[in-house]
Amino acid sequence: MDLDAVTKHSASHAKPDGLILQYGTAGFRTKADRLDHVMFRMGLLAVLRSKQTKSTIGVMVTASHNPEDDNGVKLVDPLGEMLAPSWEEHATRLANAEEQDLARALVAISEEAAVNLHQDAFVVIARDTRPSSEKLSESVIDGVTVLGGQFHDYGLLTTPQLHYMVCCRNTGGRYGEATIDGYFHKLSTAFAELSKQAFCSGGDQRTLKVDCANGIGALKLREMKQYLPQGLSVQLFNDGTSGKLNHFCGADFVKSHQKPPEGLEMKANERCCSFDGDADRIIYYYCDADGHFHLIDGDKIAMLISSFLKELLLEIGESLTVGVVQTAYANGSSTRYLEEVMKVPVYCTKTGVKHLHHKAQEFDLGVYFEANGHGTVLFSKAAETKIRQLAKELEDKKGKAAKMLENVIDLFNQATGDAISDMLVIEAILALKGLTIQQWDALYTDLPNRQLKVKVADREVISTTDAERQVVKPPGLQEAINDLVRKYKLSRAFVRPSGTEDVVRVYAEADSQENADSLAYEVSLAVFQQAGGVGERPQP
Ligand code: G16
Repeated sequence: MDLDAVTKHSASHAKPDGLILQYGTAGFRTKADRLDHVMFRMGLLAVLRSKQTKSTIGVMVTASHNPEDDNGVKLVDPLGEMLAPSWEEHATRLANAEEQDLARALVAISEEAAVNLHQDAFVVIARDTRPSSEKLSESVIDGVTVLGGQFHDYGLLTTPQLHYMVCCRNTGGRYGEATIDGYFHKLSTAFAELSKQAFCSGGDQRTLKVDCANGIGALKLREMKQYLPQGLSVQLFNDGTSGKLNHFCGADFVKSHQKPPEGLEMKANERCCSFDGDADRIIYYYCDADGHFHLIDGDKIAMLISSFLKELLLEIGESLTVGVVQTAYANGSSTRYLEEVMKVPVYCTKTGVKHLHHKAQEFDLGVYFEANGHGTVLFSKAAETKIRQLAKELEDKKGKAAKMLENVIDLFNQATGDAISDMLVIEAILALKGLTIQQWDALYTDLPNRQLKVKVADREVISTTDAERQVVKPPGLQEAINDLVRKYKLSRAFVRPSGTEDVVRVYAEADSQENADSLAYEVSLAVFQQAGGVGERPQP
């Protein structure tokens, strides 16, 4: 390691004095103008991780759902999954080292992680469409090259596409070809095969309106349109030609405000969906004939997908285990429906795809979705082998079901949640089952709920346990929440510090929207008073 060169180059990516950042729910996120040093250092770290794992590592420059002037970075591990927790600690340490300590921190990390410095390193980089992303990705490249790493810059990609590239490269192409054409080809082939029965049966062309959050999803979905079969027509809105990224649009806006995005005209009962800023989340919705807005979030997506998987397994006669993983944000009705009606085991983890992904790996078929629309399905190696074998061997109805399941394996991006891939899975299921969006929505009724954000001086004063459903600190806050929850029927509430924004998140559900709103407000006030609220007090 040429530490002198590192120190010299680092001077042009100097860390602002005293700035401390944490590797949060999905990497580092803050205002873009505070991130240059972090990008350079994550280039350095990616090289070390690549040497240590003898694999290609990914670096994605994005702040996903955050406002346009934020940015962020996350590292992608060898199989396309999120960075291992022990390396998140290394990342935080490296990002926060003062200039004069940087070389020492690099050496310490290399020693602790037993990195063979003579090993070659290869890093793949991509970025979203934020104005700040191009420059920041150049800083990543600077970090990679100063440590002698090789790299490939994919330029503009969705986050899940970069995860896919990493997985392809580290599996010798078995997962797919590590090019954008390879990605489009893999997904569109699986989609066409899976849905051919529905689309060939003479049905009308199906139209889906997609709000692309004015982000990278618009570019990539437009490129993909030519690969899609005739039966599905996607119409793009908020494609970035005029509006601002995530501004009054995108999956996060639609989910948290429970209203349609601006820039997308909805006729009654039309099927619509929203991607988030880097296209790793998807949310569906429609307006009924009376003008009421209906949101179909990650919980209902998980339900649709797991019931389809169970039906196929039943048809084949295979008793592979199906489990569903959710977070505390999952609507109480969804958990009840999955457990009591569908008889599927349901588990709750902390927020963050890395936690859900890890738990989902325990099943033959692990379905994981956050309510915000971030999720996918994981197939264990044994389950995948079995299904592919059955698809070859079985005939008639069983053989057909096994082949469909094989197509489902290929259509999901098993590296991480992927709005484009999830959209195609959902469109195929709806078409095959002949389900309208209203019928899908009607399978169970969500409990009214509300999500709010509270500004506090230091969000780390709140710590939680029990998959973030109980507050441990500050003392007294959980008791206050319990007292408030007791005032309402069918109620539940929790608070947790966000790992991507400088806020505390509040979630409440109850028997009516009025009560959910009122409970969320009262809990917000308790947070504001007991956890050092700043700025404007929460308003009813
Ligand atoms: C990221 C994570 C998600 C998480 C979301 C919000 O999403 O990947 O797992 O649900 O942040 O996290 P928090 O509540 O901690 O701010 P994205 O789409 O922004 O990358």
